[in-house]
Amino acid sequence: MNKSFTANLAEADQIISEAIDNETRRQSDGLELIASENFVSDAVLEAMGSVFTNKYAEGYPAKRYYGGCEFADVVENLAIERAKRIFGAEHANVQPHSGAQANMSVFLAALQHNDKILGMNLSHGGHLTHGHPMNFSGLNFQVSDYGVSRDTETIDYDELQKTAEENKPKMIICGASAYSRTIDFQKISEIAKSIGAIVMADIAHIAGLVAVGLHPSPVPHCEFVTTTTHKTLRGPRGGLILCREEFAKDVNKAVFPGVQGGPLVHIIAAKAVAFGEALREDFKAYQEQILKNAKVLAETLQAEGLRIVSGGTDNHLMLVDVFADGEGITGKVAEKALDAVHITVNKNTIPFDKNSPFVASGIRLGTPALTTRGMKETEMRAIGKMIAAIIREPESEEIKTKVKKDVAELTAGFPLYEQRLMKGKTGTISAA
Ligand code: DSN
Repeated sequence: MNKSFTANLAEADQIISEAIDNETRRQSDGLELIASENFVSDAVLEAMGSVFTNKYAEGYPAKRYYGGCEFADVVENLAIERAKRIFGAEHANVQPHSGAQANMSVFLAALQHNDKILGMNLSHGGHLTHGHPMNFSGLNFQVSDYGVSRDTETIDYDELQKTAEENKPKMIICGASAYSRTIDFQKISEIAKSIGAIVMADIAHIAGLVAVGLHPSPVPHCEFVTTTTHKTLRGPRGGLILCREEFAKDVNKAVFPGVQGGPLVHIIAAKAVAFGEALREDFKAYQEQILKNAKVLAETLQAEGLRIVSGGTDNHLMLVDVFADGEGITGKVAEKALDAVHITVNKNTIPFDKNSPFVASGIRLGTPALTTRGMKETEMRAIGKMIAAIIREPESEEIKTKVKKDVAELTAGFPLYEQRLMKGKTGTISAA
């Protein structure tokens, strides 16, 4: 066989190999607080990097359009069975390449072009695919939206009921990407029933918590449940749809051939591995620690004088109002200043934000990734103080130097992907 075909990555493509080594080093040497990110196990990584990437398997197990799918069927059947078991769902489709494609598939299965939908406003914590004007959801459907109340910054279910009655949507979309409180899926489903609508719950952020019963499940209440598999669920980057048996055929048809072609069998294999991990006893303890860590981080930031949107968190994330009505700094400045000391967060609008999404008044913090590294309450207190120090004085070189050193010491105590780092000889952290 041609030597260039059998060479390892470092020999075959030095630039990409170095970029991977550098990214591994960056993930290891920094504090990852982006609420939608996590670190997968080596087993999940191995499945993703497997020869299943070579396989076309359009169709579904035992009903494929290609030969040679017997092992693809093994992994897809197992992924489906495990997903159903985790969430107590009647049907699972594990093929969506992403959360957006899972949502698009549900829309295709349940709606007609130009139907009315009601989704949570993006700037109140919703998601682009829940009806944003520039997204397929906003372009193809008539959208009305709901949000949080000004006083409590929590979902205003009365307003939701009123908007639903006024607009009579065919589908209500719930679930959020920047909302730190428990979502009452039962109540939303009752509102939907009262106007004859169906519900799609997008649990991308909280799927891991739902999996172990630490957040109420939408599965008994909502017609469709979608999620990504890579956030609190800690699997490969991808999507998943759960529904009742009565919608199974329509959902399957919508995913393939409606929205996608060939499934990513290597990713489905990795989903199966991650779902297997989620069914283990220690996954519950992991999710419990995510919650404890988020609470302590929020309390520490509050004690340091920062305002947490809605006054706290019930889940894995929180929104910190760093702008404080002009007294503080923008989310954009905060994100950059924290990045410089290897603390990774994202700027985020807060409800009723006066700044644009590119500037934003807040930052969003989440604890799933640091919890995977084994960090607990003590580390959260230390990290909360570091974040507060940077936000108070983002220009201070003295504070930056001190925090950078503290981050290096802290991360060194919680190794990540050690074996991979040892293999990579060139990794050097690249952020300033
Ligand atoms: N981009 C994801 C997040 O960060 O929440 C949502 O799709």
